[in-house]
Amino acid sequence: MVEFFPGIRQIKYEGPDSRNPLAFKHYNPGQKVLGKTMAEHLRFSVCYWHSFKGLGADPFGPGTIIREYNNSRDPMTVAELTMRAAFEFYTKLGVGFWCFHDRDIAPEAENLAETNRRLDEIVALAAKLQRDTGVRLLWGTSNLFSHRRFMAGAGTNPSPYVFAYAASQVKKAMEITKELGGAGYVFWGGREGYETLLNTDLKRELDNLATLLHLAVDYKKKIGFKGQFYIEPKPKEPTKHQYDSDAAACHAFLQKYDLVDHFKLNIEANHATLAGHSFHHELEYAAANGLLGSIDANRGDLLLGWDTDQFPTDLYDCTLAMYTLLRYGGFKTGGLNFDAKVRRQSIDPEDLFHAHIGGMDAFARGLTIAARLYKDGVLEKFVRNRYKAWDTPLGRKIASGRMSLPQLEALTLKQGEPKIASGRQEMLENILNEYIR
Ligand code: XUL
Ligand code: CO
Repeated sequence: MVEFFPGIRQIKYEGPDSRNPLAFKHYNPGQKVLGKTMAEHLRFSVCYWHSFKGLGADPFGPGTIIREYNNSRDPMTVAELTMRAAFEFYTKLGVGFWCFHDRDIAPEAENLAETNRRLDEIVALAAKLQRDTGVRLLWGTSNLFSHRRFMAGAGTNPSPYVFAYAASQVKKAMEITKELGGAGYVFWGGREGYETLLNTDLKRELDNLATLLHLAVDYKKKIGFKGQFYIEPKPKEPTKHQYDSDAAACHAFLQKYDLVDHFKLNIEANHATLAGHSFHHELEYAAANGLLGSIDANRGDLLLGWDTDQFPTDLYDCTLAMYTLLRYGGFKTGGLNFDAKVRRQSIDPEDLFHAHIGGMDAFARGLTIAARLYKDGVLEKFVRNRYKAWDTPLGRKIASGRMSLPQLEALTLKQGEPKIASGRQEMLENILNEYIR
């Protein structure tokens, strides 16, 4: 059988003292942390689009990366070889999951029927490779943003025929995700937004987007797809304003349209920072509202204002993400999907390994640091103490709205100036630094 990553053997855990760049220093899949293995906590997934279809193109030039599985002129041969290369990579890296868009795995044909036939052919191969390797599908999704028909959106398009096309694509992508045993299905609103309000009926677009999601919920029930639906927030790019701009905007949308029980959020680190939030904020907001489902792990660049989708290496980010996850009970259906791409100059197949190994080690360290923080309870104790007056009979009475404004006024007149306490931010930052080692 052809090897696409020759010379690279199974990536192993060698411990923190290893100097082998093609080994894990911290990710030890079977190691128990707070009662679960690292693999169970982290549920790593490789994304198909950046890792196997992305070849380093940017707005200033085409791809720089040449891959052997791309050599054939026949697009279906390329699709087949790419799928084989992907499973070789997943297996050598030792990840449990993968993710794809419909158009990543099979090229679009002249018409929808032929496109779907191509998908069926490739899905049969993916199903076989999943059985052979034990690698599972974290989530599937449909690409409703690359083709020119979607230039003005999919569910939010001014044309009902484009809406119908998008709906047909969602239908098929859900079917194949089910066939591959996917644990979830993502809706990222690729072009669900606007470039200018001068040509946009904002209310109609939001209503129609909700209709598309309701149709998907109905179809999910009909075909018995048990995976979790997610919405992935992103504030801009490609459009100037995307309707799913951040976790709070998605939450409001889902509540308004009575969809909130059917969806969770897939929080992406670089989307959070584009929205002017920290990754930690978006995770905490989602978790606090019962919406934290899955994570697209990556990072941006402080000096670049776009979605650079770099591999995660920041220990603070990874620690705080894992700290939120641990406090809220960890992943159920979701996982850590590397929605990240190697840089344009990282042209060798082994660069894909370095990138993923680094991301996995960073999150493994984040997990162990967060587990110590969580176990010791230092931050939690501080927070609990900071709000403890709300747990007194008076605090509870006020919080439950059983004291009117005049009663609160009477209380204040009697008590006089309230005592205030330090937030101790610097002390807490120092404590966090003590744990990050
Ligand atoms: C785009 C992005 C997508 C989604 C899936 O920024 O993150 O790849 O994750 O459509
Ligand atoms: Co993403």
